[in-house]
Amino acid sequence: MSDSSIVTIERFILEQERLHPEATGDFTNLLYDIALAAKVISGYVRRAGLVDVLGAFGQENVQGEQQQKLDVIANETVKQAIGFTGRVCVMASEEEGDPVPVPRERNPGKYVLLYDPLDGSSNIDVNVSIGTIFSIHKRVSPDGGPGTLDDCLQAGSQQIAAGYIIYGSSTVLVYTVRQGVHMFTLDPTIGEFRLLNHNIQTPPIGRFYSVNESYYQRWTDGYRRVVQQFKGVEDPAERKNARYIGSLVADFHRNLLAGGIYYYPADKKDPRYTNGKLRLCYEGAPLAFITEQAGGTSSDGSKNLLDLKPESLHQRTPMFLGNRNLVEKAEEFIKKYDL
Ligand code: FBP
Repeated sequence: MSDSSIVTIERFILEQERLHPEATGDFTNLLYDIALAAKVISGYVRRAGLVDVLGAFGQENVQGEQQQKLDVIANETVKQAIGFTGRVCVMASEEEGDPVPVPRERNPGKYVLLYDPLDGSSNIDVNVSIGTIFSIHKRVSPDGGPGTLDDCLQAGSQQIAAGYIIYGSSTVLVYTVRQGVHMFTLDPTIGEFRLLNHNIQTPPIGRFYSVNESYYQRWTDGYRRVVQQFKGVEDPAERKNARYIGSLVADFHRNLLAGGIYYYPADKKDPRYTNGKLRLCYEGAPLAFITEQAGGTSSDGSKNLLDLKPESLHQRTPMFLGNRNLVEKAEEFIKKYDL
């Protein structure tokens, strides 16, 4: 790449496509569509408070959470930008109970898109970074017809691409198509995502640990020992710095670039979260895919998140994401004290 300053995401994706002579352009265009949806959502987020996009929408989603107006706007934006292009056969969203079908007259395509339209929605009204997370698979159902639930319930290891957009001090898009992790910033002066960094590797030494410690009393012994490990209780040399924004994409992004571990344990007291709070299909699996490509790893406490085959669309899972040595250390404690 000669002059990274003018490398737009379009040019970068096209150059990656050239590495695949068999490519039809559908996948390339699907990534463009996602970048377009990100620009539209970023426009709303940037004007939050100036236009009527703050606050609750007034209905609950399938997770039992109060939907925020921006949740609904972001969800509709992705559906509009991607649902009618003939590149996907089915979509699945955190905000929709069932898979979102692509009508037959729209020539359902060969890809499957799973997404969390607006992650960290509890932070919208307080101007804390929020994000969109996406995961792309190839369909497993017969070509030509509408996609199915089975298309959406594939193991994370089957992903062909994953990424996220973070709406923070700037709008940043990070993605991988199994060829390294690449980062782009939206340049508001030209409305283009411009390459900032490619083939990102997470630093070998993790600096941060990110977990909501207010749930400590609701954790099993193994999880408690994990946080004591990162506080350096046993060995001060192992101490890490605590950082928790409460917005998965923001916490994940920091730890990806600076090194660290993000985790969200199972909760032995709250029946909703006995298997964790965060969702496997459109939160855990895509971020695990990026982490793996950046030299880190993921776990549900004993297995790599990428090896988990989902049984349901909104299935939750305990989640560890970050530096390999930190995630493996956490698994050791879970194995020793909980399993
Ligand atoms: P959604 O907003 O997509 O439901 O995401 C869940 C989330 O907000 C994550 O972004 C965040 O890491 C976590 O929940 C915060 O949960 P808690 O407040 O329990 O720490």
